[in-house]
Amino acid sequence: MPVNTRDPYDPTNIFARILRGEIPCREIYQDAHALAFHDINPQAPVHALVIPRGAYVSLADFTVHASDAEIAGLWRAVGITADLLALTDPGYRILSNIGGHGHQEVPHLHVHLFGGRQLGAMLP
Ligand code: DGP
Repeated sequence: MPVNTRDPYDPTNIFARILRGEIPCREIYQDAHALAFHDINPQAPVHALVIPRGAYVSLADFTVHASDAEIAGLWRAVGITADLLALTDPGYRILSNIGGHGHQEVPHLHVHLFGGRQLGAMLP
């Protein structure tokens, strides 16, 4: 069962500041629900991040508390971003780190997109 308590959200986190326009980013796509931009420390030839506009700490928080429109909007933005970056064919990887064991560093939900080369097997 999902928990119903909200994770405390820190509005000073770096992605909140990017959403407010206080810090620049290399934008790829944006709409009413999401913003996509290049990762500052790329781990693949293409490494993008897609974030919801809403104040959600992680996917755990988002899936319980976001509206259906926000959830659909985030995943649509992931697909659009992959298409804009020409990742869809031959393929790419998405990943979202959640919490301490997931090694999440920025406490605003983000989906990583990796591509631009043959990726290795997925290892924890
Ligand atoms: P994670 O470990 O999943 O929380 O990954 C956070 C990612 O965010 C990491 O790959 C580096 C990226 N990142 C951190 N600060 C900034 C920033 O100021 N701008 C951009 N574009 N990316 C950032």
